[in-house]
Amino acid sequence: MKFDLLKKDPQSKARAGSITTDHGVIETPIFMPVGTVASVKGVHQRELREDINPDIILGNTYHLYLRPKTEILEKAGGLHKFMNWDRPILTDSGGYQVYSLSSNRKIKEDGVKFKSHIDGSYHVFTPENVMEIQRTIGADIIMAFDECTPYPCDYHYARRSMNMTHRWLERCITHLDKLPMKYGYNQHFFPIIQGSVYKDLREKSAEYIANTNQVGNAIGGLSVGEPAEEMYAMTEVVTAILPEDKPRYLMGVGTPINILENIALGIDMFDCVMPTRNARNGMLFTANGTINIKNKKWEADFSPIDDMAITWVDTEYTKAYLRHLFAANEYLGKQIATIHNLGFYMWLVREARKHIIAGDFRTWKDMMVKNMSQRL
Ligand code: PRF
Repeated sequence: MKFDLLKKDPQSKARAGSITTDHGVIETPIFMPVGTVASVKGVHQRELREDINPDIILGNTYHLYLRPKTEILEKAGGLHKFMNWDRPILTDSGGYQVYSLSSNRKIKEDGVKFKSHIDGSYHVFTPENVMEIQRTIGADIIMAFDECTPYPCDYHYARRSMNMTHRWLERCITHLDKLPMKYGYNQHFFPIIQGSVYKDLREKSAEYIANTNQVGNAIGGLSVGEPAEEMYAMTEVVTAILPEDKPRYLMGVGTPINILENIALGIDMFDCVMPTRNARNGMLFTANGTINIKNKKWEADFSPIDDMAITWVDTEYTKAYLRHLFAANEYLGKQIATIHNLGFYMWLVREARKHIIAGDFRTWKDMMVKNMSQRL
């Protein structure tokens, strides 16, 4: 993997770069649509490729391990082949889903025992088996097994958890070293910073993670319910410590505004279920703010979904029609809204990149944040 830093914004810490993987180039800053169970919910691979056009998508170890199961992905020749997606993929380690989705989980030094949210069966994730599972799933970028602490989290728990995440990281690295390449292309490993909302813990964790000298670095444990200002403060603390010449990934973030603010603080990669999940609930993101398409206000509004026409759905359909589809609970409504939102998120990060390269990111970002704060 190669990371080229092309431009740094003079008025913020924003950067434009590119990551080269065996499945293609990822231009940063980037947003990665979430394809939890080997599908970006409601979107055909063809639409994803041609209409939304992301450089990389995300899959989840926790879900894929439980269903279709690692063994089926191995027989398919890896996730790319299984789902027919030939661009880069990143898999999260389960270090978040195991806490947010499973029940009866018991966290011990060795690993986490948990109960499947699908059929109630018991399983164990350890740093070692999570590396093996991710090797077999076959993503281009694979993540360390960590503990994502909840918010709020008391200082002593956060410190103990962070230290365990660091010990787990050593085990991930040692074990991954022993696992041979599986499908003829390279897989790259990112460690994850934790430390909740405590500055000294975040500093310690960032230093620890940076010292492991991996090809990229991630920040976890944020966007878990803390106020946005606390999230930005933590991002700022860690980006000051992380090396400049490696990509930085802020996990599970966030709203369009959160993304622009974190780009300004030096983040290169993002993922979030928000554009897809909120689309299914009738919430549309636009450059002028958010729209709740279920609102009666749109009942007889025959204007296009979005004049900006980022994706074809924006002008193919009217607001009144999309509102009707939601009122009638038609699948098509959720599909249209999903394409719109993902198209908007991709547009947002690509515009950010253009403005970083042009040198006026800060002014553009401030204007966008103001406009996007509105509710239409
Ligand atoms: N750890 C992992 N995945 C994650 C997170 C984390 O802390 C978050 C936190 N926002 C999202 N996804 N492994």
